[in-house]
Amino acid sequence: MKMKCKICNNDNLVKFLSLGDTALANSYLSEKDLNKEEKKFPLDLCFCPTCNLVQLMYIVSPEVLFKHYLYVSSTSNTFKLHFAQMAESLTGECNLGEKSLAVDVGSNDGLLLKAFQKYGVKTIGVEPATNLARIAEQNDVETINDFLNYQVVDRIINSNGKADVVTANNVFAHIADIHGMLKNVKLLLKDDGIFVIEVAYLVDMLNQMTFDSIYHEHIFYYSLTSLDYIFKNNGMQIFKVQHVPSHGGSLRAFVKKQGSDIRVDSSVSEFLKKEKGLVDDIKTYKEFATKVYTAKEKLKNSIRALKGQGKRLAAYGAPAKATTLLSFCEIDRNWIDYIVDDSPLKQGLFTPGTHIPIVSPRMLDEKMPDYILILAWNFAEEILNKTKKYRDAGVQFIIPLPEPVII
Ligand code: DWN
Repeated sequence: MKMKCKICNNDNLVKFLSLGDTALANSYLSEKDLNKEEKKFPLDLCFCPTCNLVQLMYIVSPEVLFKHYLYVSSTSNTFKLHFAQMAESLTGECNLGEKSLAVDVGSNDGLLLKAFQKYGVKTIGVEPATNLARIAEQNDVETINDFLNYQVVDRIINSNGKADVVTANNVFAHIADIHGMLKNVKLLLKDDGIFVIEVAYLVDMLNQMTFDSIYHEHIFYYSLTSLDYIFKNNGMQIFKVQHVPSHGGSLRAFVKKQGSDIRVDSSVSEFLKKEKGLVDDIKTYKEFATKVYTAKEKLKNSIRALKGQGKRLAAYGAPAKATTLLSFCEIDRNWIDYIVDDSPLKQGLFTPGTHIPIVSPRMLDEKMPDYILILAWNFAEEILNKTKKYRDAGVQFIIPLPEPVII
């Protein structure tokens, strides 16, 4: 049966990139799991010529992906600052105060909502991962441990009324049933309320070759053009868009219910104009796929060359995207001795698919490498600052994409 677009139901999807069968990005392994058979799933990307949406062809169930989750928003200072700034600007722009309700969908450890609480805003998190919902509750962020569904919406409205603002950061690409999600958001949101999403920006991925952000959690790869189509077909409208630096470049889109008299900002038409002829043309994606294979060979060859010179290699950051990068570029523990990660949830585990040990930063002193591959390249500045003493001792750092650069 021909696969259909998850948004517009068109069945003429065009497959343009296959990264091979890949383990789930956040399915880190314990030592005892290493000898068990590891599940891998196709990682193929296609383009819908009708609604211009780039999407995965093979979908893994959200229960498998999100009920136990090791990514914690607060691990990086960069993100703590990012969400503090987001709470401040939304409080101002949406005129939030003590009578306002902010609901965050996919609230993780409650980082954004904690920042909203500084302004007296009432907050509720919706987080499917039980381990993260527990951390959020310990941070005094009321959290419903579930996916956003009709029952959760009904429970929030009955206890707190409708929401003035609903946020969904790095979530809107993770939900296959977007129409169902928007139905629930519209029920939850006041008629003059605002829905704010932050999503990795497709055009940044195309320009920066950051194909490692392609993994099973990310079902959709959004342009503003495709987002505009989605909201207009769900009784909502994007009224403002901002280009923000998170995760290598993201879009922050502000959405209202149709009928709300919030003015539409010129940023929307400006962005849509810039995307015309790029995101709506299959040639763009076929060229991208060719460049992905070139990027793979360049990174693979540079790692192999250093290893061939007898150099010791380590890596910094065990982000979900590292699973795609390492698996696709065939870089495993034969090439990288260990990966440092500051998240205690990941230390002592092994990377999905490539089985590289994830350790605490102390290992850098115990077994100082010659080179460190920065897998969390979106936090390169923060990581380089905290590893200055190793750079002063002669350790060199490699930024992997768009092509390997040694600094
Ligand atoms: O959509 C998603 C994106 C937005 O965030 C989710 N699928 C999960 C997550 O993806 P990710 O794991 O690629 O995100 P990060 O934030 O790029 O991961 C950074 C990794 O680097 C974390 O494991 C923490 C680590 N890190 C560290 O060890 N020391 C990061 C910094 C800044 C540090 O100083």
